[in-house]
Amino acid sequence: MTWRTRLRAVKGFSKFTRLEMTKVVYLQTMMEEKTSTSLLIGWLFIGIFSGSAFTEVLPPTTDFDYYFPKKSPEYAVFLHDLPLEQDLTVLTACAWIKTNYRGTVFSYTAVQDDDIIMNVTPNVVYMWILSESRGASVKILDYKWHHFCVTWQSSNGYWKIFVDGGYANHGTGLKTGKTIPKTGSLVIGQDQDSYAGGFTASDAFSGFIHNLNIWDTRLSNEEINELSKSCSAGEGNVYKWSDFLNEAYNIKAYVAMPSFCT
Ligand SMILES: [Ca+2]
Repeated sequence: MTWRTRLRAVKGFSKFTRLEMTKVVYLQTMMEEKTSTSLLIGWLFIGIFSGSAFTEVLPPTTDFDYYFPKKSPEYAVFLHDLPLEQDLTVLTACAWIKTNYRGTVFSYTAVQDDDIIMNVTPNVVYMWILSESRGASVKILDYKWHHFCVTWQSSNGYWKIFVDGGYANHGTGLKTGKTIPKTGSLVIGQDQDSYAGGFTASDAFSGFIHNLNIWDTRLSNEEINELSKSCSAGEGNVYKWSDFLNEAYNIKAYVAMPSFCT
């Protein structure tokens, strides 16, 4: 299947008007991408969109990945706020990632610049809550799909990091009694050092991100273990994966559709 055929195969894409197409800054195949996965050719398309042009015509789907071709401040996916009635006091965030490099899966910035972050380094994966981090010593930068989850609750500062369905580290006393403001900026693939900006290549993500979900509850070990068994499992009640395509106001990343996650 050629990329054009695949593009048309996505229901609704044929509705792209000439006007909408003019908003598309960039649309091409991954022909130049040097990768061992030959399927990339004719499979991916690059979407660097103004946001609405893309999402107005695309039906809700979770069968996609964001792909960040290199560590660079230029790639990111932007959303506003956490769509909640109240500020966040309990959190679970999970994502599938595939990367060779240290980088930021997502960052959420409200009053401070590191209010929620999930990031990975060669020997440790990290969660950040209100500028304070906790890590787990796990090596997952092997360019294979890994399931990475974090949980936190304000009442006792209990936190837990899960990798591939098992818990990798946990503790208490992380920002006990604090809340994370619901108004802020969520960015996939970059660490924000200012609202929706302050990106650096060193903190940027490179590789694939799939099925990022955010809950305002703490999922159990068993629930997280179940999520780790399937790339498509789970649906966040704060943000679900399809929201990161349909609610994003700016998408500067490749969109791989269908997802490569297996
Ligand atoms: Ca930061």
